[in-house]
Amino acid sequence: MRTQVAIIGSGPSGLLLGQLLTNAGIDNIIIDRASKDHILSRVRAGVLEEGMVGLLDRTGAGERMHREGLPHEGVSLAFDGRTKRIDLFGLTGKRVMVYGQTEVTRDLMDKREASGALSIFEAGDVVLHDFDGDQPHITYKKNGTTHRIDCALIAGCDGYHGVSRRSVPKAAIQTFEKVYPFGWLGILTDVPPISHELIYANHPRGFALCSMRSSTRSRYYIQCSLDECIDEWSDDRFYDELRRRLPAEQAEPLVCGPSFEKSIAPLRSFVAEPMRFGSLFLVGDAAHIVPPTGAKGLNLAASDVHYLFEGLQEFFGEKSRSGIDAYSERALKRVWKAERFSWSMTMMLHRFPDTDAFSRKVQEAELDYLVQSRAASTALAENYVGLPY
Ligand code: FAS
Ligand code: PHB
Repeated sequence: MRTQVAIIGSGPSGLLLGQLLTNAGIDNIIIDRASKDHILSRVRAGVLEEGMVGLLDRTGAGERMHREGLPHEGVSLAFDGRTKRIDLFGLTGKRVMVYGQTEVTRDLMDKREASGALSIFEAGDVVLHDFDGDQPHITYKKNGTTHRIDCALIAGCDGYHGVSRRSVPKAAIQTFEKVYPFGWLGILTDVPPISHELIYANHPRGFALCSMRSSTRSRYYIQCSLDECIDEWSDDRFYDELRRRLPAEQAEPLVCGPSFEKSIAPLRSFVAEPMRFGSLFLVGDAAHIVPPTGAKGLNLAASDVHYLFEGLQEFFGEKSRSGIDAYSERALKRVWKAERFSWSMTMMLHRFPDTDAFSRKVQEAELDYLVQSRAASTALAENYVGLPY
């Protein structure tokens, strides 16, 4: 097989890029080691920046998002027994869209199928070849046969645990990492959410987040230690802990429905530099990870795709390399700003096991200052709704 762009990974990064390329007449093949059903079973992000919404519209897959998604104009912080709303729209003129990543993935997969572009699922042992040479290609195994895809360029959209970043010689890549000493225990339940907007809570017992997927589906998280066993967390125990971490007035309307998804996600900050190696371009989680506190992970994948797609259009259209040569530097400028924001939100809202009394007082002062200062609230709001591409 031969294509112009081989895309490894059929998550949001790969699907967004693949659809933009297909719409632009640039041939591409997506290859994923997982099955389509497994990819669609994943529960991850829930908040889309306007940039992501715009990209979904550009792919032609945004119709259901506008029909079923929830535009949000504010978000609340709960701490010290009180709750303070940050007026995102009033402070920035922008909104965020609450629409699950699972639905984004489903919409993009449906669009790709309708476009007739090729996706290969359950591809084993994907190997990248000669991406620093003049015959880049990919091999993979399926049904006992080894297949080869020759291409001009490779987009590594295969996430943190993927093969793309691992294929780069260690001497050619620099990584930056911070692992947090706790995780998020999250549940999904089909009951109305506690509030019409998201609530981020800082409590002496730990962080909590009240989110949603629709007006009838709630998404809740509580900070937990990394050695927690998910089987020891009944729904009742989860709701009791969530209720204890919220101000009484917020906890009062909590409807405790049966969970149909329950998982613990570890938190880390991670960046690989650069994001381009010859014909290989790292995109999304393959290049960077943020703690979900700032709702940036999926949205950073979108801005990577935006920058790379612009470069690929120039490369295949005007035969210019300037866009792809600039990709890594352009993407990393926005990546590091989102890394900073996600780190700062995580430091401000979580309880760290080794926090000393001074650090706790500083955290309280930061929250106090944030909700009293228009400048500080505006700074949080413009990062939360998404910095410009
Ligand atoms: P993805 O990881 O989504 O997709 C990578 C794809 O590559 C997968 O389909 C995988 O099967 C495939 N792949 C991997 N290795 C391969 C190989 N060797 N060969 C072929 N294919 C391979 N972000 C938020 O904004 N808010 C959240 O609340 C949030 N929660 C998260 C919870 C969890 C448990 C995780 C892991 C992430 C969460 N994120 C969250 C971040 C998440 O949304 C990512 O930013 C988003 O999935 C990035 O999309 P991709 O870059 O496409 O990577
Ligand atoms: C979610 O709904 O899954 C969600 C929302 C906001 C975050 C993290 C996760 O910051």
